[in-house]
Amino acid sequence: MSTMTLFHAPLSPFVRKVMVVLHETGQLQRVQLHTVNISPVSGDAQLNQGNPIGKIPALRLDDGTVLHDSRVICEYLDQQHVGQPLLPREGSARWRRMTLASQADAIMDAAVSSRYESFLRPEDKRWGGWLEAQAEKIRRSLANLEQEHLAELASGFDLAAIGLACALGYLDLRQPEFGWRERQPGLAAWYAEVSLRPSMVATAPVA
Ligand SMILES: N[C@@H](CCC(=O)N[C@@H](CS)C(=O)NCC(=O)O)C(=O)O
Repeated sequence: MSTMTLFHAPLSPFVRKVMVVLHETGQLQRVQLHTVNISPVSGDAQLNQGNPIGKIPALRLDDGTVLHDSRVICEYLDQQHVGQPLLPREGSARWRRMTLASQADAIMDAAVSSRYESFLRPEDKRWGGWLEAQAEKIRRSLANLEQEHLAELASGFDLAAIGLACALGYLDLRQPEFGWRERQPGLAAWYAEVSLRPSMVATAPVA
């Protein structure tokens, strides 16, 4: 069996998504982790090889090919196992689920960019309006997921559901005061249930 290298950081929600997919599809043993400590202003030379944008996750295959970003890696891993696919392979359901998965990624993007704004950026350059706009994107997205897509999300722990679960886990880690559970009790109940899955428990971020 081939060994792949996953460029990894334990608190990244995008990395967690890949880790959950590895657990859910029984491919954990195929990957060795290479942990990096990066930010938008300090990279890692090895990570940048074949991945010039320098973000994590990146997956180096045993022939040296590097796959990025997390969506591509998750799709690749989903093509590599024999169980139930984590995205429909064709038809309108595929595009619907991919759009939901993309919405989950966008929540992560807004939350990660808020983290950089409030933690990494020098204090005198921080912009409250930026933070509020990111928070509003997240609130709007979560309200839409609860109102329009809850039943669909609850129908299977696929790439869209995995992405959303990792996004919510990251919000709890970085913005515990965000209060999404009060606004979205349906999502909160769904999340409480999926958080018990072994893949989620094994990958839970600890700050
Ligand atoms: N679209 C990318 C986003 C990945 C991302 O933003 N990763 C963050 C860590 S959570 C990162 O590498 N930040 C460093 C940087 O922006 O240079 C994906 O889905 O993999």
